[in-house]
Order: sequence, then structure tokens, then C-alpha cells
Amino acid sequence: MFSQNAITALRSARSVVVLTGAGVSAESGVPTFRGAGGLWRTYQATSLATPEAFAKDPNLVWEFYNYRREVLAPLEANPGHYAIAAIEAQVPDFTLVTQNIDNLHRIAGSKNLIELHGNIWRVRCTNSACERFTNSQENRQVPISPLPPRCGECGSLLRPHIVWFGETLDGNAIRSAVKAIRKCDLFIVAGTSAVVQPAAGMPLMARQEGAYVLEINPERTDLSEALNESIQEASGVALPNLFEVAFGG
Ligand code: BJW
Repeated sequence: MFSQNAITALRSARSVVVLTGAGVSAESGVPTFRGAGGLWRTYQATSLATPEAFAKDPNLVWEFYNYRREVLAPLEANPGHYAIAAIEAQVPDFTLVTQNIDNLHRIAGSKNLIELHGNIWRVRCTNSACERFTNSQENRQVPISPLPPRCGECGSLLRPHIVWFGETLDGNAIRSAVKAIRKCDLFIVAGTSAVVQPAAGMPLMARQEGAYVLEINPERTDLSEALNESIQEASGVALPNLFEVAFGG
């Protein structure tokens, strides 16, 4: 279980950053990307999650995201998501940086949330001069039309508001994440294989900046050795336990 150092770090932290990946949503039934049953084991990332793929066959890519939305729509946040929201309510300064696009952190009540890779319930215009957003996060009902819809402003195709491979992340999101990492005392990285940049570099950045860095993942990752502590456990078990030990009764 957690070391006394980790528990003390959470109890005494003035500023906490949590970075999450697909594993945090696994216990809600959301498929991960790279493990057994992972999406990229069945589907080829380059033919579905790149701007080139959308330019070549927008209907195919739109269909893939409709399928993903249908899988996600009935799913609920799990105890790991709720524990992160509970930690946020206990510490003076808190930032959640997620690579997940499933909106489950928001459903669990997380407030100060940076969605590095976008949100599957939003769409945006492919015309960069237009940049119209349609935000359907509240009801999880993006237009599930069989073909990508057209922008009401300029008539260009709308696309999922997601960061695909080879696309740069939103500059404000990156700047806010880095600012939070620089000042945090405790950094928790949960449920990510930590292979996709730039998120994969954040735990080491936090360590270099002096934070206590704790990893939660049933599998060891390339980062595990370099961090202060690595707990091999599901986040839906470990995060509620950590909260309970640090703040409970
Ligand atoms: C549990 C659990 C439980 C299971 N509890 N845990 C250097 C070299 C080569 C390429 C690059 C490079 N630097 C940057 C790049 C390009 C690329 C990249 O990093 N590629 C790497 C693969 C090498 N990065 C980009 O393109 C990014 N843009 C960028 O860097 O722009 C500048 C630039 C461009 C081009 C070149 C160089 C620089 C954008 C990345 C966008 C990622 N998008 C995706 C898809 C979103 C769309 C969609 O969903 O369809 O985002 S990829 C996919 O991976 C998704 C995820 O957010 C992301 C991370 O995956 P994650 O969350 O870690 O999931 P998994 O499945 O990998 O891991 C799950 C983990 O959970 C496992 O460890 C399990 O053990 C664990 N687990 N059950 C806790 N119960």
C-alpha cells in the first residue's frame, strides 16, 4: 500500500496535480488504447486518429467516433474519478490534467480540469478561420448523424474536437498544465502508459521541479523507476484508499 511519505505528501500538500489516462476510465467500461482489448489493438490509429485520415475519408472517421460515443453514452464515472474530485475538494490548490476525452471526470464533479486531448462530446469546424464549437458535454448528445455535419456558419465539415496524432495541443491547455506542475508539491499520475507526448513528459517535469510523484497503474511503465513511488493497483481501488487514509475519519 501507500508509503507514509505519500500520505504525508497528500495531507500537507498546498498544491496537487493529477494526470490521468485511459486506465482511470477502464473500470467504467471505457476501452484503453494499448493494453489487452485496447482500441489500437483492433483499429489502426493512423487510419482513424489523424488529420490525414479525416481528410481522406471523413465518413469513416466520423463513423468510428459515433461508435465510440455510443459505447460511452451509458457509462458512469467510477470510484477513481470520484476520489479525484474528493481530493480536489480537500486541498487548497488542485489541477486535474487528463488525456481522456470521455467527460467522466466532469461527471464525477472535477472542476479545475484541463482536457489535453479534447472532448468527444464536442465538435469543431475544420475551417481554422471559423473555429465554431458545438458543445454538447452536458447531455452527451453530439449529432450522431451518419455523416459528419456541416458548420452552420461557413458550411465546412465539422470534426470531433479531439487532438489527433501529429496535431499540436491547445497552447492554453499546455501553458496552464505546465504552470500547475511547476508549483505543485504532489503529482499523481494514474492510468496512463505514458508513451504519448507531451503528457508523457509531465511526471518527470514535476519530479525535476521538486514535487513528490506517485504513480498508480496495475502495470509498471517506463516511468515507474524514475518516480518517488509506484503503486501497482487499479485506480478505482487505490485512489479511494489514498483519500480515505489521508483524510478519512
Ligand atoms: C489502468 C487500469 C486501471 C488499465 N487503473 N490504470 C517523438 C517521437 C515520435 C513521435 C512523437 C514524438 N513526440 C511527439 C510525437 C507524436 C505523438 C506521440 O507522442 N507519439 C508517441 C506514440 C510516440 N504525439 C502527438 O502527435 C501529439 N501532438 C504533438 O506532440 O504535437 C507536436 C508534434 C507533432 C508531430 C511530431 C512531433 C511533435 C498529439 C497526441 C494526441 C493523442 N491522441 C490520442 C487519440 C485521441 C483520439 C481518440 O481517442 O480517438 O489520445 S492517442 C491515445 O493515446 C489517446 C490517449 O489520450 C493517449 C494516451 O493513452 P493512455 O491514456 O496512456 O492510454 P493507454 O491505453 O496507452 O494506457 C492505459 C494505461 O492504463 C496502461 O498503462 C494500463 O496498464 C493502465 N490501466 N487498467 C489504472 N483499472
